Amino acid sequence: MIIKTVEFTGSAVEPKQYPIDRLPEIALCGRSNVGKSTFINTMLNQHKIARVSGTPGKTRLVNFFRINNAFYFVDLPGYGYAKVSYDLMDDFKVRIEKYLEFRTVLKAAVILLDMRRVPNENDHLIHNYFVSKKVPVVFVLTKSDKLSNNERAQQIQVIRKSFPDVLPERFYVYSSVTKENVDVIWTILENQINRKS
Ligand SMILES: Nc1nc2c(ncn2[C@@H]2O[C@H](COP(=O)(O)OP(=O)(O)O)[C@@H](O)[C@H]2O)c(=O)[nH]1
Ligand SMILES: [Mg+2]
Repeated sequence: MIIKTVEFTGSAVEPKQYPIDRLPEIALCGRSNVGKSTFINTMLNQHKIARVSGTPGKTRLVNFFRINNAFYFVDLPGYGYAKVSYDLMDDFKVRIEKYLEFRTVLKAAVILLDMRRVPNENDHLIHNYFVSKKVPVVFVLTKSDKLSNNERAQQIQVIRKSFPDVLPERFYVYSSVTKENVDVIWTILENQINRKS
């Protein structure tokens, strides 16, 4: 993917604040601190368009980034951070659910999982939302640079086992430090963006 332009077009709380140009969208989600903002910056060759936050759980809005005037990256609120109260967690769920309810332009979702951790119930919850809406999901396993080859192989197994119904080729090992699989993930996303229906 050649990135020509990237514009942050705004943050939304309510569906009426979503973009109205009906361009295809790719949603990105994951537990706070998984590396979502860093992933967005890396994929878009930006240093800081998506803020890399030192305070996990602070970004509660749905953020829209228009790329090449052709499609959007939609940064969904992070979830499941221990410092966030349960009320806020519910708030996140409502916001994410609302986004999914109204988005017919959503072509695919990227669920980021920290490769070093076992997926939690929120990861499954959000995966189930996408499955129920028939949105194709790509799993990106972040921070691969922090694992040895052995740990890597082991964690891939742990994560796959946690999602037994997902095909093995839906999981992509990734690192924002080494840029592992950036091109491969772009190819997958481009295919989804260009999908007719
Ligand atoms: N080693 C390593 N650290 C990463 C990677 N991606 C993100 N990080 C670090 O993980 C922390 C959280 O990243 P951030 O993008 O803010 O996570 P977010 O809360 O999901 O948006 C930051 O300190 C990042 O520098 C990666 O691929 N490898
Ligand atoms: Mg972030």
